[in-house]
Amino acid sequence: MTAHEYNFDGLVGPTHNYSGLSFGNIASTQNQGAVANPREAALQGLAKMKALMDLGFKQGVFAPQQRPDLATLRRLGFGGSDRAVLEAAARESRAIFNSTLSASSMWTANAATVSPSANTADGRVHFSVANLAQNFHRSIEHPTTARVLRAMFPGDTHFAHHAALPATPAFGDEGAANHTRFCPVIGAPGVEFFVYGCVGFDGRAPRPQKYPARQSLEASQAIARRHGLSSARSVFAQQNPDAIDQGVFHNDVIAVGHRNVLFCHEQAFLDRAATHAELREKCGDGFTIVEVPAARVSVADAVGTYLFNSQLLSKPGGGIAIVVPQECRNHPRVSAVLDELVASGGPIDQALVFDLRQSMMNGGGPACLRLRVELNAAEAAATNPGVILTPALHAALCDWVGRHYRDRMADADLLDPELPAQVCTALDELTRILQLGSVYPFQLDA
Ligand code: SUG
Repeated sequence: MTAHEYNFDGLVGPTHNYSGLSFGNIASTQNQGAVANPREAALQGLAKMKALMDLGFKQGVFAPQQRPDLATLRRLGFGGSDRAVLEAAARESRAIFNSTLSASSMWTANAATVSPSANTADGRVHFSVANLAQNFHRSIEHPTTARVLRAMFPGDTHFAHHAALPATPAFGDEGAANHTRFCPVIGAPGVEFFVYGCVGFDGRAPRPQKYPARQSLEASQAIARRHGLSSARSVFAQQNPDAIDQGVFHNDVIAVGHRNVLFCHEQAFLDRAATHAELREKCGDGFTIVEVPAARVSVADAVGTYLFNSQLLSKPGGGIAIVVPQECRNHPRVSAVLDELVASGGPIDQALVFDLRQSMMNGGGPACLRLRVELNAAEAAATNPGVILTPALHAALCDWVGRHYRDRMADADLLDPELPAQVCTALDELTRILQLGSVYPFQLDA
């Protein structure tokens, strides 16, 4: 049965801003207080989606979340009317207030870990929503993410949905940003590669010293258990803690895999040799590791350009394209490595470059913006057709963005009392465009 890899890209939400909320994510910290342009951000994302659709790749759209998250503010003790809640939160803690306005759900690689039916014990596609427990602004995403995923992949014949793991550091889970599936061809059984930053229940095990490790081994193991993955087809490897301390807050900032190719930096893993050996053994013949030495690209340059936060896509006519952000081309050494890569005669033979500056300034590159879901024909037929990109849907979404999005979001603009209602109006219309049904809390009183 023909299967395809679908990329579901996060549609950037109307409150996109730079609040410096993610400690350990260097771009997020450095750009705190910069003026964002939500309209441009959303259109940059839509341009990437359209270009990839036009090239024949399967492309979907993942809806943004309702912000501000008034229910969370009420849970934290802010009371009264909606306006009173927002005013009190902004007065008492701009960190809390801004967190409830983040558009961070755009990075859908962090929405969930997905195992295709070819790998799972019960032959269904399994989704585990990520708890994103390390950062408050991201930890409030999972309830809506779960509803949106169920609206995208409805019913339990083909799809199994798992709730977020307990939200505590020992089970910190950042979804597909630390997970890769290898297989000879899309749709065939393969190996799932889980990369963790720390061992939650072992305080003496290696861990980063400066920045948090967001993904725990225990979280990755729990996901493999509930998805019904066999140990012969799972590999668990620890991320290099020194790399995390240099700003590699997710494995997808330093490695990316697709089919039987792993493209990674030399310093991605704590035990490079053992990790490579286990992958080679379990993935079998044809598995290729394309590794970039630190002497060519430093970890700092990898973090600065997001060379490895790329998408690898099997082209309909053969060969693999690498989707990179413009920042890779702006950096002479990284650009040269990219040119060598596509000219090397290896599996990756074309570079596609996109301007994703608005997302990049918050530490989100092409790979962060997409959640991969492998679907066979029956699963694709069971997927909500409203979220699959078509030329008409692309045009409708660009029009929707043009009518509802601001072109400027400075820190002070987050205080605008009109903003919550504007977001609701926009998202209400979006649920109809994407045929999602009721996935948002809404309920504004003012
Ligand atoms: O979780 N940035 C996100 C970026 C996520 C990138 N995703 C992957 N690598 N898969 C994060 O750190 C910044 C928000 C702010 O500072 O306003 C933010 O949440």
